[in-house]
Amino acid sequence: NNISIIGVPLQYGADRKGVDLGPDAIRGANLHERLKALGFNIDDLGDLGVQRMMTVPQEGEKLKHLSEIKRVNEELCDRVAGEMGKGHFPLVLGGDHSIAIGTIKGVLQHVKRLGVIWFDAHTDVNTHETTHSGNIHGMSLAAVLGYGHPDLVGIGGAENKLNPENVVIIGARSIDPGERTFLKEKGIRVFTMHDIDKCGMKQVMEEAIEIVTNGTDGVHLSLDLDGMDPGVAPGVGTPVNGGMSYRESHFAMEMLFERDILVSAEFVEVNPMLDQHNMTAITAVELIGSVFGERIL
Ligand code: DIR
Ligand code: MN
Ligand code: MN
Ligand code: MN
Repeated sequence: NNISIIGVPLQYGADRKGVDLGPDAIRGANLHERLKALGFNIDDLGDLGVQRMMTVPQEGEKLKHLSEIKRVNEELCDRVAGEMGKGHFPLVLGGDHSIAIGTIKGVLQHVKRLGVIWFDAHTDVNTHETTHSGNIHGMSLAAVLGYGHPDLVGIGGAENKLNPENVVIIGARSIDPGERTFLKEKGIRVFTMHDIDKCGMKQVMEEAIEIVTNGTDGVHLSLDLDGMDPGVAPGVGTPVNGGMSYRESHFAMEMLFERDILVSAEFVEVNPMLDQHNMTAITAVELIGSVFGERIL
């Protein structure tokens, strides 16, 4: 019953400044109190060290800030693996979504056959070949599947990677042309907003859970707050209209708790500088509460 909290104040994978303030914004929304009330022991390891002085991307450098992102993710990978080795549940707070590489690679050191649920408006399966932005937060899922720049794929060992048959994306509504091809080629199941509209979150989650648990030994939740509708989660760098509602998101988290399948989780892209009254971090902590067993009644 131990949760290890790891903050990763990384903003180099995204364009909008301020996502490095995410971990403190989430802690400031009473994360510890909420988890303690559910009976958990909390080990807050604080934040990983991130170079403060922003390196300027070199002219012609396609992936922005690659070396610092690689360094931080390698450290995160080790830290996550270490906490899992103690039998703790790693709860990683972002930071931009490039940190999913370090988190997932760390979990993979202990759970070789890992399923992943990726909540996001985007699908984050660009590579150095398809990216139009050069932002590594749009490449993290491809990297942990074993595709993309060798410096990213190599974090935590290139041989440690996800099986595309055990990965689902939920809430997508902004997919780049190169990503469409990738998703189709690798056979990754994407539940778009259209699917959620059509079938409802209950059916989507039932199908998703079937996919991520089929032949795996655990499931990781990677939750990008921009998967939610900007009306409830406005403090994100790349908001996209028409996202998951407050209740749809909570219902999904409640189903994950009921099924008891998660071994690790991360909440990313909270940017309090783009927010009002820390609303997005508060929403994140409420979702975390549901993931760990809060009940309405
Ligand atoms: C876009 C945006 N697909 C890119 N990705 C974002 O830059 O590759 N992911 N915002 O969360
Ligand atoms: Mn302990
Ligand atoms: Mn993302
Ligand atoms: Mn996103």
